[in-house]
Amino acid sequence: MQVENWPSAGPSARLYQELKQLDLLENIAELDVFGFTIVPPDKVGPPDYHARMRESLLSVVTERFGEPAQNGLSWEEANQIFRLILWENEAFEELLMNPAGLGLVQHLVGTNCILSLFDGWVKGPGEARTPIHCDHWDFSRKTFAPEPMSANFNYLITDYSADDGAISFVPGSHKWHRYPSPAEVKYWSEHAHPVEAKAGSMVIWGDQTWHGSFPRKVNGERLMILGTFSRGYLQTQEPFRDTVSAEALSRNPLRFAGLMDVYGAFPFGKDDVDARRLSENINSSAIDTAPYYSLFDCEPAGDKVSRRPEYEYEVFNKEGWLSARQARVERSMARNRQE
Ligand SMILES: O=C(O)CCC(=O)C(=O)O
Repeated sequence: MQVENWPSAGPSARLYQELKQLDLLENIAELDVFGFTIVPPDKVGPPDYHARMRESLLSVVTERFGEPAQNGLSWEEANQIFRLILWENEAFEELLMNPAGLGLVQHLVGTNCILSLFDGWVKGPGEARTPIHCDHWDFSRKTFAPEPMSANFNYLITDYSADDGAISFVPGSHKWHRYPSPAEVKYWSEHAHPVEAKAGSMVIWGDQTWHGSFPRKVNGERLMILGTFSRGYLQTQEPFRDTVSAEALSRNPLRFAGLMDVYGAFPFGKDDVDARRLSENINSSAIDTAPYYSLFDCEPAGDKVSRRPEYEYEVFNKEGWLSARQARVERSMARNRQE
């Protein structure tokens, strides 16, 4: 059928058309039917892109932990996440904005999702593995909403197979809308489907899909970069809003500022939302009035974006509040006149 920018479909119609341009419609189908998908390296980037990502992660590992030993046993019995690597190399910002990865993640958690985690992951030979789990961290509810609250990409720096210690999935489990029981964790640790994929692939899934990993049977390291994105009103797991620099905001496209949540409306102080920032129309998570940002937008945002101001939440500025209110009324009247 002819897909148009139907307003009733919101930004999904634009996103769908861009995912089609990237030849990723089958991946949408796999996400919807099986709860996970794998994007092959050539749809993620050219060979030199993958080489840069590999070098960048290896240099983080070396800087934090030292050069891995030649015998491939430095990480024996380890299944180790290393946190908050985003600011350690600009190549990671490029990976974050990767059209295939970001596009499929946005299919799962919305075009105004925010970045929650950006980590490296190393696993060495031995018995260490990730138990079967899902990433839906709201333990106050026994069952889940119909759609995910967060979504992940794993960008593979090394090849994955069961013997390499690959991530594994329970296909279709995202439709069960619940956590695995201890007996299910045990059963699926051996029966889950291992991902077989080349370095440079991206594995994507939503927070309801059960997954884990196999032990690594060969020497050397399994390496991967993890990005987690969540719906905009949730608390992030790492503090990107506080740690992003003005330079990083300005060298990246506008959508990057939305991922950093520097225009996010929460938390409110006595002055309510920052109406001036809201009117700048940057992706602002919880109250999203911004336009759709194309996956292909590479233009640096320059001085159109800025870090989140230091708000004085307990100070009430009556004049500022009244003028923001007046501006909102005028905007809404102008919108009504247009309709
Ligand atoms: O590869 C693994 O060990 C599991 C990955 C995982 O659980 C995750 O990225 O959330």
